[in-house]
Amino acid sequence: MENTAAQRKPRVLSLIQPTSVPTLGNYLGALKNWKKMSADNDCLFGVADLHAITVRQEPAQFRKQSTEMFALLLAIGLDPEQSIVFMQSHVPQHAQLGWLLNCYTQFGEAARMTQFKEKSQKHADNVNVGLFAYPTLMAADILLYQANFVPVGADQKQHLELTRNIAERFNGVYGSTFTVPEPYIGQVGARVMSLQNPTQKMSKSDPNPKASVMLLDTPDQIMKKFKSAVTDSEAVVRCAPGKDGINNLLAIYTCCTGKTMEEAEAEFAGKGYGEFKTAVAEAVIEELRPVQQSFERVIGDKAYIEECMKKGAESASRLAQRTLSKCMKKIGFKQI
Ligand code: ATP
Ligand code: LTN
Repeated sequence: MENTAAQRKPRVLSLIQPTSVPTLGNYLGALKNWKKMSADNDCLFGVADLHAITVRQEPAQFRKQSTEMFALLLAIGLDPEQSIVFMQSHVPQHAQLGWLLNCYTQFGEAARMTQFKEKSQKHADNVNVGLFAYPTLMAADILLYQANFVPVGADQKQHLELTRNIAERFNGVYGSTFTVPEPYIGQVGARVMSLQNPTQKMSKSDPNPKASVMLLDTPDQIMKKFKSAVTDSEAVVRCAPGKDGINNLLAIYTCCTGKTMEEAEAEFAGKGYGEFKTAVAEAVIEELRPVQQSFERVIGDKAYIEECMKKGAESASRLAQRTLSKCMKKIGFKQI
């Protein structure tokens, strides 16, 4: 991990909230890319538990979900010997830098964030200051580690742009302090849509259980969800504007099988939606099977999980402290 500048691989960082079991959208749009990128980059991957409390969490459930999300990161094949895998709240520098960055972010900038507007509507009874400051904590996550690339789904692009603006502004005032990160948005799977309302993204927190395939759903549940997916009345399997439901199923199918859109369309030419939906469900079941098997193994080994958490926290904290100290010194905090 401690390479010299000449050999240093690009640093990649991303986090995921433990708000529930991840969806197929989280997997195809984010997690699957994490695994791919971990081979050739210097990576940090984490569970954004501090972000999760911007929405009210039940304590026992929250603890369980955070642990499960961490275990899932191991289950998708992230190797804690190769990458730093950590829990955000185990590294206090995130909250510390988050506060500092709040003071370098304008109210108007944060107020423009689409996710803030959407979530304040969705949780109108709890529009807390943390929800408003969500993007500055996310900026802290990224800037603490001098990340070059941040793999996320398309929905997080605006937060990345804000992070870049904050970093450039800070560097402009105090001289080079933070690496300005680039978003890395995978081509396929960038935006998996809801199975019930294909104009909206598939989301973990969707209250309609039929809308999202969860990573730990059984084959039976997956099949049922795809069979009840919303389509259209044309009855032709082709990718075209306005066919949101079919476009989404085709995108999922190509992403899981590695086939091109043309190959998929040719495969289902003259076939009905029923047959197509079954094939998509089967492809998803096969895609998720190894992850599910591996999760069962990891979640049964609490000692291993804790050992990995400790190791991740130590390595992440060491890197994070360097940036935090540098940043505080530049602002003019008295050092002791
Ligand atoms: P919530 O419903 O709690 O807001 P979410 O499902 O949007 O959660 P996040 O934890 O916010 O998930 O996101 C984790 C990662 O998954 C991010 O990189 C995000 O861009 C990506 N992601 C989320 N939803 C999708 C989707 N439908 N398609 C592709 N990628 C997605
Ligand atoms: N907001 C992100 C989760 C997240 C994140 C990060 C992603 C928190 N901190 C840092 C990339 C880098 C989301 O996906 N909703």
